[in-house]
Amino acid sequence: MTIRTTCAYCGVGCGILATPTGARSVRIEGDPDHPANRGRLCSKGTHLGETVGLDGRLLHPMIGQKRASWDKALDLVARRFRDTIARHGPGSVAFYVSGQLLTEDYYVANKLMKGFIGSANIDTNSRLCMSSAVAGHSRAFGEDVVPASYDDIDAADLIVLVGSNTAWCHPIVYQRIRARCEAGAKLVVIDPRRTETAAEADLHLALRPGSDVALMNGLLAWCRDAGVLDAAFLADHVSAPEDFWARVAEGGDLWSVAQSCDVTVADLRRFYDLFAATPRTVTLFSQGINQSLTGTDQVNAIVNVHLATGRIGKPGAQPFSITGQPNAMGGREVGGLASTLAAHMDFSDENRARVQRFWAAPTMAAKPGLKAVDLFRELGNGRIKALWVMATNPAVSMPDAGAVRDALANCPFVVVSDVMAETDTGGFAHVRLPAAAWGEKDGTVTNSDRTISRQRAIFVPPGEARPDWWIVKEVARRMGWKTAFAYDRPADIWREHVRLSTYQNDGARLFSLAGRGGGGNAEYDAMAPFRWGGQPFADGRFPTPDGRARLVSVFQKPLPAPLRDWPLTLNTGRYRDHWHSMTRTGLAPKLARHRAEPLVEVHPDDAARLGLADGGLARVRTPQGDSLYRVCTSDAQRSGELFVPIHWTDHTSSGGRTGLLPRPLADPISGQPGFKSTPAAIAAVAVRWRGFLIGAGESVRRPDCLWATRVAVPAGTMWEVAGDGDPASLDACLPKGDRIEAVDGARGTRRVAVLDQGRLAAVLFLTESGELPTRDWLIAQLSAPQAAPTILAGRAPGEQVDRGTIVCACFDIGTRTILAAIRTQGLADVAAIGAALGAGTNCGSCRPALARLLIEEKTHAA
Ligand SMILES: Nc1nc2c(c(=O)[nH]1)N[C@H]1C(S)=C(S)[C@@H](COP(=O)(O)OP(=O)(O)OC[C@H]3O[C@@H](n4cnc5c(=O)[nH]c(N)nc54)[C@H](O)[C@@H]3O)O[C@H]1N2
Ligand SMILES: Nc1nc2c(c(=O)[nH]1)N[C@H]1C(S)=C(S)[C@@H](COP(=O)(O)OP(=O)(O)OC[C@H]3O[C@@H](n4cnc5c(=O)[nH]c(N)nc54)[C@H](O)[C@@H]3O)O[C@H]1N2
Ligand code: SF4
Ligand SMILES: [Mo]
Repeated sequence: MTIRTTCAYCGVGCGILATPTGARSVRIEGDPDHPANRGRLCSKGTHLGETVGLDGRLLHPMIGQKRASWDKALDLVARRFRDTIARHGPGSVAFYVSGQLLTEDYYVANKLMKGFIGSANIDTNSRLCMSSAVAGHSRAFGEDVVPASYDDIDAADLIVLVGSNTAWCHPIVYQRIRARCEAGAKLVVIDPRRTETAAEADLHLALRPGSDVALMNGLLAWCRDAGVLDAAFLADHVSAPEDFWARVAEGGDLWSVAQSCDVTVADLRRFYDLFAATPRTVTLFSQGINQSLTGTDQVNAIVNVHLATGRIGKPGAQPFSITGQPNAMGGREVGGLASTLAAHMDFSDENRARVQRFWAAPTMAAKPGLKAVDLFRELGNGRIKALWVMATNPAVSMPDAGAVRDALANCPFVVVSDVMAETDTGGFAHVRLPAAAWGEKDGTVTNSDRTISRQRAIFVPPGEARPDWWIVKEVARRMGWKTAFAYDRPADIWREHVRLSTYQNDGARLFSLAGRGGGGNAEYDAMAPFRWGGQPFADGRFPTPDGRARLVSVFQKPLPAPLRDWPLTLNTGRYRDHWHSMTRTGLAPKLARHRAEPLVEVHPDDAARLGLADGGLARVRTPQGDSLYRVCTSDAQRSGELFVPIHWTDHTSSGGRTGLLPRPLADPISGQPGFKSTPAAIAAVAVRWRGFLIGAGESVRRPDCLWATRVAVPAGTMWEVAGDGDPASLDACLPKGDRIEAVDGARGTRRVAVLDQGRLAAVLFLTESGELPTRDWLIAQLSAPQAAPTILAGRAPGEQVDRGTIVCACFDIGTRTILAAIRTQGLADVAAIGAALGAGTNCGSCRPALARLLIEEKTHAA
């Protein structure tokens, strides 16, 4: 039987058809009827089936290192929270939750904290993700409403991507953008890095990080001078501070703006002219805008331009904040941030009274609670004495994660609800609660364009895993609130959420699910995707007291000069085939090899100046901490800036833990941390030997050496290693079995294979100055019934083609294979590569990479 559900990953919110093929296996296809993807899936969605096994799952409640019954664990959590509140007040406890919870989970957690515990100390990882957009929308519109939908992309003539690596992070939206560009729309990408998203753009502005306000204010002034402001819309529907227009020109002329942003006057002018000339413009933005110490101002700088040109609430003309996590938007709807109450209501007396009435709540939170960065600081100060973390991994993903780890270690009572047994955060928990995972849970999610979809269970939860809503309501009931949390199923919670959205809502709150909660459980089960809110702002009315939107005066902050000890700017972000702390994508061998190690990308000039070799190791330092990476020189990077990925953890790497590096500083309005620019330094790290370790299943132990990073491979795991200690110490990682060994003293090379009844159990290849074979053939040997006699040569008898870094995850095709085919077969475009090799013909996520290889090869040949 095929089940309609949605993808586990990003905020695009693609619909999936899931057909179980066994107790824990499933065939995944895109749902052709889902409006978000119309049948398409990216590399991550396509390979979801590889992640549904039980490897690493937390299957039972754990108190300390001991298995406990649900009753015992829930009683303990309820008792410790109750006691802490009784002794130190409701402000002494906190929940830290996640945009990866379902709306129903989120609703219950928010209700428990804000209405029953009586504190608003519930914040979410969306604070690190969306909160500047929330604050910017609230300032401009009076309510956190995203007016755009994906259909606007299909109607736009100009698409501007600001601080968004859409090709990697929202691949299906990107495919929609490409399709629109092929029909004639123009694409402008504004990102300090030349990402794969930028590679195919009509114009890429590699601006100085943090100069977006200057760029957008300059654009606003340009539009005014070009006469493209919408005077009627401004007069009827927008209000502005008195001196707003007088101050717009403060950023200066084209030349000064180009100077501030460090782009050429010609490029800047091209962008401004294009924007001024194209009424149907959609501006999409994400973390390059939100994750900044001036994120809220940056959001308003974008929204100002759209309001002033009347490009809002109309087909193809919208500002469009795209969400990251699958249910970041649903979390905003239930009010899961410490700074919002519920159902798009704030903490005004009137709203508090209304929600209190609706919930029949004993003790409503009086004021907003602690935002994530403050919350963990107060945890460190000892003011928060009990913390419950759900569906997020703050020991990895919070800024200054070293301090977060110390705070977790010192907290008297930490509860972690997760689907995995071993996470960096779980290591600090007194109680670990096994949550039902994607594919086992049931409820709703809201994607970037306000489309609400059902996520449905494919499997029964394994072991004793339970859905998050169930866990929270059980604790609430044990804390004494039995009737308020008498939910038997997600549909009960959904109906209450729908009622709250319409409760005493005369239209002043746009968020309303009117008409969606009437049916019974069967109707909930059958719910088809729908978008709430119709077309917000189409009539020019905004949910402010006077019905007008607001222009907000925002000014470019002077960008600090490089510091003597920290001369570089560290930028952090994502890889195409990894998801956050990799607890799910890390299980999928197909996704592992696109980037198998955490790289630090450095401009070649900086590398030369700082003595960094491409492929060598380097230590990135900031005042908060340091981390190791493999160096990748790239002129896609601006000089003076570094880029590192966020995905590696203590469990997957001895280095590359990026969370240790950013400052625990946040935008003063939204509280969102400035993850994209941290003053930093970098230095090469010399190693004596390097190599790799490949083992069947989990047979090899974690290597204890300077550099060790792990990925999943078919039938096993692989560690890349490097170090300067005694290489023989790595032998201890190998499983028992028959060993064969080869040593080449001159090059300091050692190769060991361990066989188990003729099958390959593990290999260890190390060298000081020699070459290492490619890993692919050895990895394939794990699945062979008998290891080949040439195993220590690392290749089959005869020629061996090195595929290079994997580009196409669907068909396992690497850079070198593609470049060779382009050269020898004279392939001229992406379609020709597809016809020759298959690459890019399935999910399409690698099409931007193929386009870039074609460009590189052309430039190279010329
Ligand atoms: N593959 C994959 N996809 C994901 C995720 C994932 O982990 N992996 N996570 C999901 C989540 S939760 C999120 S929030 C989204 C994030 O999606 P994105 O926002 O697209 O991703 P990031 O890589 O964080 O950053 C985006 C870009 O901002 C640029 N940038 C940095 N500083 C500046 C600046 O000052 N100005 C401008 N204009 N740009 C700047 C960076 O160079 C980077 O390319 O992705 C979602 N999708
Ligand atoms: N330096 C830097 N740091 C960043 C960012 C950045 O760009 N740069 N981006 C930030 C952003 S935008 C985000 S969204 C965060 C993401 O950071 P996190 O939220 O910490 O990342 P995940 O790895 O997705 O963590 C989700 C956890 O929930 C578990 N889980 C999955 N499904 C369920 C479930 O149904 N129930 C429960 N209880 N658990 C579940 C997973 O196993 C995993 O441990 O990182 C932030 N941190
Ligand atoms: S774009 Fe990819 S990761 Fe995002 S929801 Fe769609 S299939 Fe999933
Ligand atoms: Mo995010």
